[in-house]
Amino acid sequence: MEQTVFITGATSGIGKASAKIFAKNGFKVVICGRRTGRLKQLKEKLDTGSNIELLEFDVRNKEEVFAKIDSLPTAFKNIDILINNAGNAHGLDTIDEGSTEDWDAMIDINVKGLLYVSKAIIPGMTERKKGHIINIGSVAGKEVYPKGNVYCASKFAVDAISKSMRLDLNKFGIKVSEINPGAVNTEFSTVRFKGDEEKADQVYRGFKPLSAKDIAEVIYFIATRPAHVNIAETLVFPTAQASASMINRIGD
Ligand code: NDP
Ligand code: 8X3
Repeated sequence: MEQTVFITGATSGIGKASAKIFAKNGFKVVICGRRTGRLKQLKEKLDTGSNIELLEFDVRNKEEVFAKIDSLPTAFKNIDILINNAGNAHGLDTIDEGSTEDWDAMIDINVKGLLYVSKAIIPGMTERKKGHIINIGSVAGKEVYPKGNVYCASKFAVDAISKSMRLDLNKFGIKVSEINPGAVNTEFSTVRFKGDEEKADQVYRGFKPLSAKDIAEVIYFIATRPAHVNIAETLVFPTAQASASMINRIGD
């Protein structure tokens, strides 16, 4: 039977690469994000009939999250796999210098947004006693690094939420997995540094970072294990990375 996968943050990076791999393998895919133009382009690219549905919403907007998910056409309503991927870091500042706007954005998007989307989708899964939630955490949710403070806190929260979901949804037979990537070269650092491409490029200087496709392939592998197998947690680094703050860079 054709499965439906719901991906938040599909306009860029890991989410977009995941949409491509699931669509290519015959899944129905709901692609979400705020940038409608990009969603339309991606739908055009991946559509092979009626396999792609786009949903434009901001995960921070609780009412919008519920209304948009409720508005899904019948063919896309039964979500088998939810990939909670939307999220970003905003700023890289010490705790005494960080901006409250950045803190709000990270808590509202990475934590509350993930919860709202999950809250809207979980009832269908509990009713059908079936489903798979894949949360994109981070190495930043496993260890803190200087200036990581609130971003790390938001990803530690994703870690706690993922573990809690696994406990609470266990009786329904719902799988919960958490994937924690290290450095992935996406638009992540451009967003973190508010469009400063030079600063963003510095993050990936002197080593080969992961690509969005590297993580999408892990997500796809996890999503396609047999029914009795749940890969609960993974930490994925580029070879040059050993921890949140140790990366072997040529020239260092
Ligand atoms: P990108 O910046 O490339 O993609 C982020 C995605 O999240 C975009 O599609 C964006 O869509 C969406 N998004 C951001 N804010 C909102 C919002 N308010 N409402 C709805 N969608 C939103 O980054 P990545 O692909 O790298 O990031 C994906 C996930 O991976 C994030 O959770 C990130 O924390 C995590 N991660 C990334 C790592 C990295 O090094 N890149 C490492 C570890 C984890 P739009 O702007 O259209 O709304
Ligand atoms: C993204 C990886 O190290 O920039 O979550 O926090 S890091």
